[in-house]
Amino acid sequence: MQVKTFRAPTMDRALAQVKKELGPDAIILSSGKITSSSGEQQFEVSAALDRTPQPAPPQPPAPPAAESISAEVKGDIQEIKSFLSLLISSKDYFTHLQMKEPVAELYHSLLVRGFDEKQIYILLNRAASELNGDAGDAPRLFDAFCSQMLSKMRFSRPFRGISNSSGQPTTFSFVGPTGVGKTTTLAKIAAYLKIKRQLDIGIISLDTYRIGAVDQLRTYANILEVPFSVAQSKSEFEKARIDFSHFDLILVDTTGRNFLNREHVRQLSSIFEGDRKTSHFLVLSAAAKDDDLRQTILHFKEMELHSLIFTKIDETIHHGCMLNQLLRFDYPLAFMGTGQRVPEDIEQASQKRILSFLLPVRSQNT
Ligand SMILES: Nc1nc2c(ncn2[C@@H]2O[C@H](COP(=O)(O)OP(=O)(O)OP(=O)(O)O)[C@@H](O)[C@H]2O)c(=O)[nH]1
Ligand SMILES: [Mg+2]
Repeated sequence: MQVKTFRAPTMDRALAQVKKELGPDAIILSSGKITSSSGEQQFEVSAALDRTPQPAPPQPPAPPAAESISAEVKGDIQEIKSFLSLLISSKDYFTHLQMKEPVAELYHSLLVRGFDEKQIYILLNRAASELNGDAGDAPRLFDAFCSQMLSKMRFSRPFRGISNSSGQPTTFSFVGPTGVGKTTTLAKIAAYLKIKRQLDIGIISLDTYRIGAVDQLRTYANILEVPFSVAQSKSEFEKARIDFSHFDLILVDTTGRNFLNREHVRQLSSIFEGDRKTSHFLVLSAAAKDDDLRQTILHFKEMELHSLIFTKIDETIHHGCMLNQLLRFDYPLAFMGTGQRVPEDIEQASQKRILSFLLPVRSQNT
C-alpha cells in the first residue's frame, strides 16, 4: 500500500492533489488543520492507494509465421474482409432495412433455419432493390427473396441425354464423407436407371476399405440383376471399366473417409487421375454442419465435381446449411435423398422442392 500526505491552504485543494496524484481509487486515512513551522495555517490529508499487483492481462498468441498461413486461412481472411467491407459500406442501408418489420422477420426466420448471415444479407439486399426499396410488404419481399435465391442456384439432370447404346458408357462415381449414404444413393439411382429408364448399367465398387461394404453393394446389384465388379487399384478400375464398356452407364461406389483431411481427398483423386471419362457426384448429408460441408466441398474442388447430392433431407428440419452450399459454390444439385428406403426415397432436385424448405416446418414434407 502506498501512503502519501498532502498539504494545501484549503481542504478542497488538498483533496484535488490527492485525486491528481493517487487517482480516484485513493482512500483518505486522515485529514485536519495544521500550523506549519512558518506559522501558516494549512490543511493536511493523508491518503493511501492499494497497489496490490494486478495479474498481467493475457498476451495474445504470437502470430503464426507468414509461411505457415495456409491458402485456406488466407481464403477465410479474404472472405471475412470482403464481408466486413460489404457491411461497412452498406451499414446505413442495412440498418434502414432492419427497421422494416417484414425484413427483420424474414431475416431472423432464415437465420434460425441455418442460413449463412452473409448470404441472407446479400439476397435480402437484392430482394429489396428489386422492390425499389419498398420492402414493407411481407409476401412481396418473400417472393423477391425466393427469386433472388433461386437465381443463384443450379440444378442438374445428369442422365437426361443418356439412351440405350449411346456409345462409350458415361461413368459416375459417388464420393463423400463416411456414412452419408453414397452406397444407398447409388443403389436408388441404379434402380431408377435400370427399371424406369431401361438402361444397361454396370456397378463397380472401389470400397474395399470398410468390412462389408462390397457385400452391401453386391446385394443391391444382385437384386437388380446388374453386373458388379470390385476394383482395388487404379489398374483394376480401368480393367473393370473396359469389361463394362458395352454398357450405357457405369456407377462407381467409393470409400467414405474423413474428407476434412485433405490427404484423404488426394488418395481418392489419385485413382481418377488423368481420367476424363468419370464424372463425380459429391454426396453430402443435409444434416451436417455448415462449416464442415463448406470445408469438405473446398477440399473436393481438386476433383472437378459434376454436381452435389444431398441425402438425409428427412433427418433435419432446418435445411439452411444445405442451401448455403448451393449459394456459396457454383456446383449444381442433382438429387436429394429423403429416407432409407431403396429405391423409393430419392428425388430429382428442383426449384419447387428447394422452395418448400422455406415453408413452415410442418408443411415441408406434404
Ligand atoms: N434418413 C436417411 N438415411 C439415409 C439416407 N441415405 C442413406 N441413409 C442411411 O445412412 C446409412 C449409411 O448409408 P450408406 O449408404 O452405407 O452410407 P455410405 O456413405 O455408403 O457409408 P460408407 O461407405 O461407410 O462411407 C444407412 O443406414 C442408410 O440407410 C437418407 O436419405 N435418409
Ligand atoms: Mg458405402
